[in-house]
Amino acid sequence: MKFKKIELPFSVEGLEPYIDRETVVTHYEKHHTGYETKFNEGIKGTKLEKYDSIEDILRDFDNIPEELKAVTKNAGGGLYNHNIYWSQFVAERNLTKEEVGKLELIINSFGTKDAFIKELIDKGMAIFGSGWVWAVVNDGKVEITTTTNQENPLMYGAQEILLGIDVWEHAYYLKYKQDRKIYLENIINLLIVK
Ligand code: MN3
Repeated sequence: MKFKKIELPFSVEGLEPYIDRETVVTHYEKHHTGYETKFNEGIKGTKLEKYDSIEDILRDFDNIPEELKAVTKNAGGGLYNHNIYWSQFVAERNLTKEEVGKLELIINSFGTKDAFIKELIDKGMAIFGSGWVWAVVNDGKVEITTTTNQENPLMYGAQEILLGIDVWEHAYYLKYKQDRKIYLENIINLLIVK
């Protein structure tokens, strides 16, 4: 397989009590693996295998052949989005220098961490059905955007992704049932903006 999911950078209990062990195991072993398998199988023998990274593929989405757009968007996005998701939790470690820089950028753009968190939660709540809420950088400023299903802001020209929160029910249902708001309020504790 050319494009791979990342190794979890923390133990499966590492996100407790905010995200439970069972959710991490199911989400990482079943859902994330599913996107990895589907994407690699779906692009086998095509020119997409020549790209160095999924990030490059997503940034070049407009030029992807029509017949490969669905697998790129759904499975490639799913694989890449979850790589971002697992990478961003400050679990069993401290903030990196790069994350401190991102936090400063967020505060400079939003005024306060609370204003940023409120918009992140409000926009996450406003997604109908499955999707992601993102903090992205455009023209040096932080913006909060959303995508549906497994689409990714790089497909729409975002310069850089700071944070990406999965709001598919599989990300929270085992612990929080249908309560997306409580999940979002809890997951903040694991992010650089805590
Ligand atoms: Mn997911």
